[in-house]
Parts: sequence; structure tokens; C-alpha cells
Amino acid sequence: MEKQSKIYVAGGETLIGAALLRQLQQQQYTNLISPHLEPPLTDGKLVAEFFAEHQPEYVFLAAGKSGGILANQRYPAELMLDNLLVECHIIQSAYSNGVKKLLYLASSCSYPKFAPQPIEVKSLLTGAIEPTNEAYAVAKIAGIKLCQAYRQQYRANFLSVIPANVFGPGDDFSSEGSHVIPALIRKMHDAKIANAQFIDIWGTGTPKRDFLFVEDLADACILTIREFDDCSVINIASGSGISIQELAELIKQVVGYLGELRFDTTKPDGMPLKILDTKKLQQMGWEPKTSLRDALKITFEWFLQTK
Ligand code: GFB
Repeated sequence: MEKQSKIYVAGGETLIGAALLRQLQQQQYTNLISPHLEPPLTDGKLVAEFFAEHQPEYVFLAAGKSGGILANQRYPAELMLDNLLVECHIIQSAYSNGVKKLLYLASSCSYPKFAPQPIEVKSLLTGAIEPTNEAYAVAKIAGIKLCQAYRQQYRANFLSVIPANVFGPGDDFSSEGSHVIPALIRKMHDAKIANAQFIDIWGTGTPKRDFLFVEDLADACILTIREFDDCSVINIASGSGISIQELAELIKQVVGYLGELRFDTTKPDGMPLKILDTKKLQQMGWEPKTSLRDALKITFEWFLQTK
């Protein structure tokens, strides 16, 4: 991928898509298709016309609705259908328009609930999926498999990355549907303002997650599309885990909330452990640049400026 290559980030206004556009611009990739030109990606005809008109050479597929554990329980059909339609339309149009390389963003919930940790790509489809996000996970697995099928049948240079739990500027802080980091930042900020004595953390606090700052994910995706060719799926993560309780304590310090953290065990924990193996990425000489504490501070600052 050259600096003047024509690049399309599908879902350029999503958390990951916006970070990809920022990083591409910072790394002097100048020929980027504006996200404002993007049609509704659930309409296959409009997607086909868009690709025929703009002829991108490289595609990052970051589009597709996503959400936290509660959103997945409430809107499984919406999340599954949107991701299936978007994946099929983009991947088919990328192939029929001769895109040189496509990088598809899958999700770590695609792995089995009790996969050996840290989770390796070979664990895909070896066990039952976490029930709270099964519909969405199957849709994301379908995207991985569709890329592999195009690679096998048509020699298409399509690959998938499986990111850890991503957070950062541009995250969804607004609703019950958000992921844990924006949700806890908003809860503790609101509690601090209201001088509330405690806030509720969902679940037991014991699950562990591998959190990745979205700017670091974007940087790794650009490296991967440029230099990664030896297999079709790669994890992008920090490779280390933190419990939800430890995370909440860290967010408490960053936000400056002084109240009590209570655990609402009527809410689900989801996967007990979700820490990804990063050997392949380390072999490429990549590791995240931003510490979790610094990333949380940057994210909280962004929240304060934009809420
Ligand atoms: O971020 P989260 O919703 O995603 O939840 P998952 C992570 C952990 O944080 C769970 C706990 O154990 C939650 O119970 N948690 C504690 C909270 N307090 C809160 C809160 O206020 N809000 C939220 N959201 N969680 C998602 C999948 O699973 O992982 C998605 O549902 C996606 O499809 C994403 O794949 C990467 O890591 O549990």
C-alpha cells in the first residue's frame, strides 16, 4: 500500500473507522475516500455503484453495528443482520472491483466462551460461543469465513483481524448499549457531579478483558494490511488482561470519583476470560504504544470535551 493508493475505510464514522482515518492521515496516506460519500451499506446495489464509481485499491472493513453486553442481549437480530448485510455487500463489491487488499475487522467475542487463554486463532469454532453475544459473534465469524472463502476460491487478498476490546475517542458513551469503559467513565462522572455515594458495576467484577486503545488498533491495522500476508486471520490486542474490578478502580482514579463501587450480580458477566494471543503481531515487531492508564485519561478528556 503506497501513500497515494486509493483507500476506503468502510464505516469511517465508527469508533474504529474514525481512528483508522486519523492514523492514515497522520501516516501521510492522502488518497482517502471521504466517509461522507459512503452509501447505506445494507443496500447492496448502492454499495456496488459506490465501488464502481470510486474504485478503491485498499479497503478497511470497519463498518457494522456493535454494542456492549446489554445491547447484544436486547438487539441480537439487528446486530446480526446489519453485520451480515454489510460484510456481504462490501466483500462482494471489493472482489468484483478488483480491490488489491481488504482488511476485515472481526471481534474477540467470535472466540468460544471457554477458549484456552491467551486465545489463539486456531480456537475459532472449537466450542460454544458466549450466549450473551452469540448472534453478533456468528455474524462476525461469517465475515472471517467469507474472506477466507474468497481467498480460497478467487485468490482474493482478503484478511481478517480479531481485535481485543477496543475503546477510545469516538466511543459510544450515551446509552446502556455501550461497552464497559465508556459506560463506567460516564457512570462515575455523573455520580461525581451528583455526589452519589456509590455506582453499580455490572456482574461480579471477576471477568478479565484485554483492552486495546483504538489509536493503537488503527496503527496495527495499517501495519497489518501493508505487511501481513502469511495467513488470513490475526489477533490485534495488548496480550494482557485486567479484571473488571481492577479496571473500575483505575477509572475511579482517572475520573476522580470518591464514592463506593458496588457489584450488581443480577447483570451478566459475559465471557469469564477474553485475553488474546499476540505472538504473530510481536513477530512483526508491533506492540501497543499507549498504556491503559494514559488511554483512559485521553478517553475521559475526549468525553468531557464532547459530552
Ligand atoms: O464491555 P462489555 O459490555 O463487553 O462488558 P464484553 C465487559 C465486562 O464488563 C462484562 C462488565 O463482564 C460486563 O458485565 N461491566 C461492568 C459492564 N459494568 C458494566 C457496564 O456498566 N456496562 C457494560 N457494558 N459492561 C462484548 C460483546 O462483550 O465484547 C460485543 O458483547 C463485542 O459483541 C465486545 O464483541 C468486544 O467484552 O462482555
